[in-house]
Amino acid sequence: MENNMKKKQTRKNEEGSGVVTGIGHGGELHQTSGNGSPELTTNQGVPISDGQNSLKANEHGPTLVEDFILREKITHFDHERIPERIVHARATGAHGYFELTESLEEYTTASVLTEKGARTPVFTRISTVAGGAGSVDTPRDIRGFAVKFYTKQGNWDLVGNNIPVFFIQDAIKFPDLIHAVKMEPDRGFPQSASAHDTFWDFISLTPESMHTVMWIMSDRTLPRSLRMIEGFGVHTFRLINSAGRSTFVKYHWRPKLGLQSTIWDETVKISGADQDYHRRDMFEAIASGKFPEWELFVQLFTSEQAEQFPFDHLDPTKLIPEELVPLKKIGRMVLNRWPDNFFAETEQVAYCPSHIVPGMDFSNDPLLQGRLLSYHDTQLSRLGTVNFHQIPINAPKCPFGNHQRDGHMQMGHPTGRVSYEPNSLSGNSPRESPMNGFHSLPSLETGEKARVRSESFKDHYSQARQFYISQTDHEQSHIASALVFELSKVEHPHIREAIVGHLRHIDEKLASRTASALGMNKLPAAPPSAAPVMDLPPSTALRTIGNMKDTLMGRTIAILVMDGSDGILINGLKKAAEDAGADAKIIAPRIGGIKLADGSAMDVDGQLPGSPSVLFDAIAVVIPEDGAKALLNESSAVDFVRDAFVHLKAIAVDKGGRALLSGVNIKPDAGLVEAAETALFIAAAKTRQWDREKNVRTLI
Ligand code: HDE
Repeated sequence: MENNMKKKQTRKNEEGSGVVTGIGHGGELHQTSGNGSPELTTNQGVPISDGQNSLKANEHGPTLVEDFILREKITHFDHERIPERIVHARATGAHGYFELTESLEEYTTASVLTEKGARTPVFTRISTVAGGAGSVDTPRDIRGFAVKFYTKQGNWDLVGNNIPVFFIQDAIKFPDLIHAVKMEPDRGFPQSASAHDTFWDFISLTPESMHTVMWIMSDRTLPRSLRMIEGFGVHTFRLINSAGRSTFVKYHWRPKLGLQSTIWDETVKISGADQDYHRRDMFEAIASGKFPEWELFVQLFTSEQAEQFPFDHLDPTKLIPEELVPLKKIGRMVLNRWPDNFFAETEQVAYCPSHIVPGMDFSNDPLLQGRLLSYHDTQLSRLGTVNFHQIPINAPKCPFGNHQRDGHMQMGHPTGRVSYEPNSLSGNSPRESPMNGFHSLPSLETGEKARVRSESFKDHYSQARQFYISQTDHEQSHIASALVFELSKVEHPHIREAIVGHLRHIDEKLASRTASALGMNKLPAAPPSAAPVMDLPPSTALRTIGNMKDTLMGRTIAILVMDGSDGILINGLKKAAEDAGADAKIIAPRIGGIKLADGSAMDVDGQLPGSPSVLFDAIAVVIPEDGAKALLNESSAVDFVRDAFVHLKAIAVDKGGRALLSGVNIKPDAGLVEAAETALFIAAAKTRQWDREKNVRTLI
C-alpha cells in the first residue's frame, strides 16, 4: 500500500548542510567520522576516504575508470536538471495554511470548504509565464497563482492566474499562443517578453484575446510584490452539495496588503538591479514573520442566473463583474514557511487542475477541459514517472491507497499477494466508497459532435472596453504607453496596424492616441466584429489605483546617509517607517558603517550603487550640506534621487538632501517633504505622487 511506504527511507535536510542522508534498512545511522559529523558515503553507503582527489594511475597519470566514487558523483551531477516547465518555469513557492472562516455547506460537501475554523495545509507557487527558470522576476507578464490544498479528502489544486481572464477560448489554441509569446525559434530571443512580432501577430489574428491584452498592458502585470497581487481561478467550476445540487463558482484571492504595481521604467531598472526581486521579497517577508496573506472569495451562481448574463460563464475570456454576482469572503491563506529545498518542493511540485475533491466538479469551459489532460501529461515528462504523486511535496496528507503498482521510481513497498479489487483474499485491501467517494455531476449531453465554438463566445470587445473605461486617467495612459512600447518593438507595420484596428472596437480615443504615438498617418480600419459591442458600466474593482491599501505594511523605505549625517533625523524617520509597518534600510556610499555628525557610528544596510531607489517605495535623503556637492558627482546618487522622483515616490529631505535635489533640478512638489516632518512623509509614502507624472514623462 502506498501509505505504508517511505518508512524505510527518509530524506533529511540536515541543519545548515543541505545534505541528503539515508537510513539503512537496519534503521541505524551511518557511523560518525572522527570529528563527530556523519560519514560522507557513496549512494551505496560506502564510506569515502578522500573526497578531494580522483583515483589516478600515478601522481601524473590518467584517471582510472575504476574510480566508482568519481563516476557516481559526476554521473549524478550530469543528471541534476529535470525539464523545466514549458510555461510558468520561473517561480516562488511557500508553505502555509488555508483557514475557512465561512462554511459553504449549503453548496458543497468538500470538507475544506465546510469545516469552519479548520486549517488546511497548502503549498502555493507564484510564477511568471513566458520566461525560463533562470529569467528575471519582473517582466511584463501574467503571474501564475497555484495553490495545492492538502485536504482531508485528498489534494485540491486551484491553479489560477493573477488576471481573471485568459487569451483564448479553446485549449487547442494554447500551444500556438505559447509558441507565439516565447522566444522566437530562429533567434532564441526575446526571453520573457511579449514585445515582439510573433506574439502580436498571433494576437492580431485572435480577437478573443483583446480582453486579456487590456489586462496585460495594464500595470497589473508589473506587481510591486507577489504579496500584492490578486489570484483568480479564471474558469467557472462547480460545487456539489449533499443533495447532489450543483452551483457554479468562481474563485478570487485578494491580498491583505492590497494591490500595488510598479511603473514601467522602474520595472525595467528593477530587472537589472535585482533579478530575484520578487523571490527575495517573499523570502525576507516570511523569514521576518511578516507572513503574506490573502483572503479567498467566491462568486456563486446557478445555471438559471448564468442564462441571464450578457455573456457566457463558460467563456474564459470573460469575467463575471462583482456588481452582477457579489464576492463572498470564505477564508484566508497565510504563507508562513519557506521551502527547505527549492528543487524538492518548488520545482517538483506538480499541480493539476484535474485534482479536485468530492463536493466539486468541472464545468464545460473548453479551456478548462483541455487543461484537465495537459497538466498530468506535463508532469510525466518533467518528473519522469507516473509515481510523481509519491514525491513528498505532491503526496496527499490524508491516508491514500489503491492497487496501482510498479512503474519508474516506485518508492512504495507494498506487501502481500493482492493488487486488484474486488478481491476475497485481503480483508485489508482498500474498497470503493459509494457514500464518501468522488461523484461527477450527472448531466445529459446531447447535440451533434462537431469542432465548433459556441455562438455565445463571439463578443470579443465589450469586456475589453469595460476594463479600459474603468481605469483612472493615469492607468489609461499607462495602457496606451504599454501598447506603444510593445508595438514599437514589432518590425512588421501590418501587425501594428491590425492591433490598432482592434483597439478601435474598444475605445476610439485609445486607438487614435496609440496610432499617433506610433507615427501612423491615418487610423487603420477596424476589422469586422463578430458581435455588437456592448457599453457595459465601468467598475472600480478593475482598477489598481484605489485598490492599493492606505498602509505602509510590506513596503520598504530607504534613507540615504553619509559621514556627517544627522542621527536624530535618521532615527526619527526609521522609527516612523517601522511604526507604520514598513522596513527601513540605511543606504550609504559605502558599506561598513558611517560616522554621524555627533561622532557616533551607524550601521549601513546597503551600498549606494547596489541599492538603487527602484528597490524602495519611498526615500529620504539625510546628508550634511557639503555632502550634496560630493554626491552630485556620483551618478548612483544622482540616479537615486532622480529615479525616486520620476517614479512618483515620496521623498523626505533635510537641508543637505534638498541641496542634492536642487542640484539635479528636481522641483519641489507635494511629495517632497521635510525629513523632520515624519507624519507628512509617512502619509505621502503610502501612495504614488500621481499629480507629478505629467511633469516627468509624456503621457500618451
Ligand atoms: Fe497552464 N499549464 N495551461 N494555465 N498553468 C501549465 O503544467 C495549459 C492556463 C497555469 O506553478 C503546465 O505543470 C494548457 C490557464 C499555472 O507549477 C502545462 C492551457 C491558467 C501553471 C499547462 C493552460 C493556467 C500552469 C506547465 C490551455 C489560469 C503553473 C507546467 C488549455 C487559470 C503551475 C505544468 C505551477 C502550468 C498547460 C491555460 C495557469 C503545460 C494546455 C487558463 C499557474 O501543462
